[in-house]
Amino acid sequence: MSDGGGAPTQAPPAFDLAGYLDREREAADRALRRCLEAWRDELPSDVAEAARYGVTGGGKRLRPVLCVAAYRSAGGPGGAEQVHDMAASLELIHAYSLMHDDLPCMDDASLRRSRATTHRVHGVEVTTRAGAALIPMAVLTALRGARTLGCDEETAREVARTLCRAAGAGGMVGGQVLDLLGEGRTLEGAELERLHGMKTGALLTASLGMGAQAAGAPSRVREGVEAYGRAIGLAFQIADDVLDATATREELGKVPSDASLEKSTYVALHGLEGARRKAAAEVDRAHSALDRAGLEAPALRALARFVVERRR
Ligand code: GRG
Repeated sequence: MSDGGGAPTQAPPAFDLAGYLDREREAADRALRRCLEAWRDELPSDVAEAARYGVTGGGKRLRPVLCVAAYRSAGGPGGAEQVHDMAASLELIHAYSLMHDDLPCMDDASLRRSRATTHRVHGVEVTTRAGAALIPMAVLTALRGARTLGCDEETAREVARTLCRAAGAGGMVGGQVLDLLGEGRTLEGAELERLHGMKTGALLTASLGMGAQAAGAPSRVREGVEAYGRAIGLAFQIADDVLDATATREELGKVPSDASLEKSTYVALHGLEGARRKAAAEVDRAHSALDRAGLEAPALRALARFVVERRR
């Protein structure tokens, strides 16, 4: 490649997303296993087994991967094991939400990540308790993880607070309530955006925010990665709706359920092509947020594309 002025310039090497994801997911899985092992004796054995089943059953590990990518992009110096230990807290919250979401009183799902849902194996009562046990485990994992990373006490508490806010009534739980209330009713664009911004976007955005906070990033960088998080959160949900409408049960590893639960979706609102265009526009917005924050962040840029190109 040449800049037209004489000296040839090198194209930057393409980012190896597949290799990066493999490595980071394995590191995330190792951190989760360390965490479950450390907590095992604190829980009744049936609850510990159900928690292990719900947490370790595969999954993209997107939230911890994003958290670690944000930490690195913001210049965080901590060791890989320590960053992943802190980031595991996000996956614990995510796992609990899936375990409870699949229960008969909510989505009543029998299949998740290509295998039986936790309550189908461990029973409704034990799964309900195991999901609940994961919440304080996650908060303490974030707090202790940030301390181990070398954060001062105020920062460590702020990291844990970010996780709590995203998981609570103003975030994921509140979004789930809006979702349950919206079943069988057509939601318009702004309502749908609020619901998913809380239900899915809040935890994804917190993943980025916690990474930047733990790295001690200046507010411009933290705001930049959080704006990126809001954009990919929306892109993620639109892609989810597209997949629910187009992918098979085998590809998804779960039973597509939007139509049977009469959920409002971006596909219903904009059509398939319109939804795909909207998701691509959110990826552009995510990249612009990184530009404005002065972050090159090749991993975050590739992850934004992955969010809409994934097949499950
Ligand atoms: C008591 C109202 C109330 C709520 C309890 C159940 C619950 C909390 C919240 C549900 C939140 C929920 C299910 C959000 C959906 C998140 C989502 C898009 C899941 C799929 O995420 P992926 O694709 O899954 O990252 P993997 O399997 O890759 O981890």
